[in-house]
Amino acid sequence: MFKAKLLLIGPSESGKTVLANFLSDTVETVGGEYCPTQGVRILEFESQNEGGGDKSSTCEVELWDCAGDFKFESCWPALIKDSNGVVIVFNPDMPRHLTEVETWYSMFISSQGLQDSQCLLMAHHKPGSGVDNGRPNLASHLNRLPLSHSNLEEDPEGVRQGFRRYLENIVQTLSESREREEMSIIT
Ligand SMILES: Nc1nc2c(ncn2[C@@H]2O[C@H](COP(=O)(O)OP(=O)(O)O)[C@@H](O)[C@H]2O)c(=O)[nH]1
Ligand SMILES: [Mg+2]
Repeated sequence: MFKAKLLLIGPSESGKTVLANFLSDTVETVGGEYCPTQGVRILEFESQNEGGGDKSSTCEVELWDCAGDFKFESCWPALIKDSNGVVIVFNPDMPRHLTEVETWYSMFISSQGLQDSQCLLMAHHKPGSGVDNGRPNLASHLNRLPLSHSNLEEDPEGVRQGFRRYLENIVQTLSESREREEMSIIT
């Protein structure tokens, strides 16, 4: 069984906490006022990969629902340490978010040399927002990264599937690095 530490980052109010609760099946009183996450909140759950029900296809996920406010910048090194993947959540209708994604990318992804497949851009559509499911107009170097649209009202299963597919990439990377480690012990 693999264990993955995944970070959910991105601009404030983009929907990170809502998505984290949804993906981990955490029930929280909804419909209340917006409550910005302070620092970080860690959710733990197991995810079954699509392939089958055997042990190896289960992954233990530590989902770090991080604060979007830059005032928590001093916590970032602790968040980044030993993380296996990064999901950037943003609202594709907001030009400010599109530019902010670049900052998150350089702070959390290129700085620690994660592979593209360990990252996911999550274009989150809140209720009543646009339904454009095309590729948002992001900086060109971000076009290599996998992108998934999420709309919890219209296609919650699609959101779960998109996340599971991403998790399969993560498990793949973990298994490759475990193999490399084992080889280096033997040789
Ligand atoms: N109903 C609904 N509300 C959402 C959704 N995504 C975000 N929101 C609302 O948008 C606000 C910001 O979401 P939140 O997840 O706290 O943003 P964060 O700052 O990125 O963690 C909250 O008031 C949420 O209730 C969604 O998919 N459905
Ligand atoms: Mg939050």
